[in-house]
Amino acid sequence: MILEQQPMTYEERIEYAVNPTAKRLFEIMEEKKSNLCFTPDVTKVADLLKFADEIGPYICLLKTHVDLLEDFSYEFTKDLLSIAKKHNFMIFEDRKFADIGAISGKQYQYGIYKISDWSDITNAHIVPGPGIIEGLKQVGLPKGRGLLLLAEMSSSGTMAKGEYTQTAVAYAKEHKDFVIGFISMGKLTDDPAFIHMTPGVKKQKGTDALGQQYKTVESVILENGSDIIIVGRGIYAAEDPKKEAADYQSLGYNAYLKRLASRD
Ligand code: S5P
Repeated sequence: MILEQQPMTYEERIEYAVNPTAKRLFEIMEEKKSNLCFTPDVTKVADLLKFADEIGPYICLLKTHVDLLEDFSYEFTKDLLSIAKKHNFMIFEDRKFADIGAISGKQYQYGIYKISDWSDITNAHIVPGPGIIEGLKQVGLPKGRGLLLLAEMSSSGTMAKGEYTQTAVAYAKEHKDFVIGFISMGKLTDDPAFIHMTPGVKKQKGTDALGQQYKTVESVILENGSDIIIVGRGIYAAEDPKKEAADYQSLGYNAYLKRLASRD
């Protein structure tokens, strides 16, 4: 984990970002005062759209797992995009590509989901080597999309650590036009262009029954220097998801402001 010497605002980082999706994300974070990414991991289109509309005002980014949807149709993506426009948030399909470049590129572009047509951001494992970035880039870059590399994971026993994590950072630096940042547990590089997003976040530390490990908002943003908190069950499984989303938004943003307060 690298803690920045002099924390920068989202606004100041816009000019460092090379990729248009990263620039827009920083703008939205600044405008909406939100570093919250919500991931409603539900299995019905109507539930996902309802959550997107209800929680939209509090978030900068909505993360999807479209392969969970039992009633997916391509029409759904149009409805999601119009809600994203209404509430000014971006979309991140958490596809976790992991094949050779040629196949990952096709999976991104074709099939039922046509992810590159509607998702601003997607992500990839670096297990196959840098060819996966090239393969996805050929499809995504002409459309102005951005890619996150899974440099670390939140689950216990993860193999994504040490040299593996450092390799992800090196690959990202070689592809700054397309790679906008990382899924990581905290800041991995001081380069202000890269956005660090951290899943496994709840109000209380803890675990689930299948290896997920939760950290608190403050520990992720303030102590570990991450930029965006990714929250799923903490919001969608709560009794009052809207209230929880508002809480996570202010917890996340206040932790960011506290980090900025350490500037000289
Ligand atoms: O290391 C990871 C990477 C991701 S993208 N750990 C994760 O949990 N995720 C995703 O974040 C996971 O796929 C899920 O959509 C979300 C965490 O959900 P929660 O309900 O545990 O907050």
